[in-house]
Amino acid sequence: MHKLLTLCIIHQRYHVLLGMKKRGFGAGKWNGFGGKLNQGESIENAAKRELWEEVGVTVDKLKKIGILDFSWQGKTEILETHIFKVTQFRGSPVESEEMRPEWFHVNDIPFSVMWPDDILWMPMFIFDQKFKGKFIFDNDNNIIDHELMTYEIQ
Ligand code: 8OG
Repeated sequence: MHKLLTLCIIHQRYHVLLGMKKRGFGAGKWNGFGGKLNQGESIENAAKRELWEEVGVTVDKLKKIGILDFSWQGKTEILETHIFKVTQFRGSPVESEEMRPEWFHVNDIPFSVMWPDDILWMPMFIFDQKFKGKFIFDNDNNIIDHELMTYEIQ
């Protein structure tokens, strides 16, 4: 089973905006903002909607930086996650029921409290190097296999 998801990270020169996920899948981790697509929705519109819903910010400019397939050992589901960089936006980030936002310096990203793959691709994200890959996790969310490569997204 293949599911499409989005992940949006605001990047402003030396800082990125992350949110502490307060509930559900990935709770207790810092992450970008995103989730599943609604029926009939485009990937880009879903990315914008999630940023608005989770942190109250309107996207003016975004670009796709990466596509990652996440899956778990013994499970057939693949989460195809489209990762966007937001460089222009309106509004100030506000805490929602799902996320508590905070700006982090790019040299001070809290990788020990993030998904374990993030430390591998975040440098590419920061330096605008487009990438694709796949990560397979065990039931404790440890990476047991992965592929990651630079890639020109159209
Ligand atoms: O709707 P929900 O909050 O469950 O969507 C999950 C979000 O988590 C979605 O934005 C995609 C994102 N996500 C994963 N796996 C990983 C991962 O390994 N690293 C990061 N940074 N985000 C992930 O589903």
